[in-house]
Amino acid sequence: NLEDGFTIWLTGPSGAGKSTLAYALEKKLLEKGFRVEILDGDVIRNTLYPNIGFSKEAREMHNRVVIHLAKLLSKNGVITIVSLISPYRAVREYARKEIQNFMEVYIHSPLEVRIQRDPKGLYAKALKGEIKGLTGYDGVYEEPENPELKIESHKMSIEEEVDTVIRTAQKLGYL
Ligand code: GGZ
Repeated sequence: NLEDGFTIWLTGPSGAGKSTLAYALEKKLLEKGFRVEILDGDVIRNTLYPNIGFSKEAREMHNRVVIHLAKLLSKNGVITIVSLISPYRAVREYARKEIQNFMEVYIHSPLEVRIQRDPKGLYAKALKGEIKGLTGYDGVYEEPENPELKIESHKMSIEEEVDTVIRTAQKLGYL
């Protein structure tokens, strides 16, 4: 049903390029006339529970909030772009079960590249031992086993990334 929305679930460690892709995708889909919403983990944290932290329990609870929002938006015709580290496989599998039209996109780039980019200076802090449990450095990230798409963000331009996501959504019958 073309009236249905769907969820593009961008997962990957800090600094892999999820937000950049999310905002570029949003722009492209808005230009095509779709209704689009971004659910950005960082924004939802700061809006709803800025002090929740990064324990396994906190991340699981936070990720379940995002799953619920994505489910509601998707079933009401909105293309929902989730930009969320979502480090735990079981939580992402729960998202897949809850959200009818779902595609998991794994954004990957090597540690050296993430350290180089480091838009928020988090890797610099982790390297100095000022923060612990940074996902992608000394924090857990359970890699997706069967994502609909894996993007190696250091090998592609942002335009190419947007195009492959859109082509994959078309193949799945979501666009
Ligand atoms: C991971 C952290 C941490 C630790 C602060 N681990 O790259 P960012 O900065 O902009 O996005 C991260 C944000 C949390 O993202 P999520 O809500 O997507 O994460 S999760 O699904 O795991 O709950 C990062 C910043 O917070 N940040 N400390 N230790 N990310």
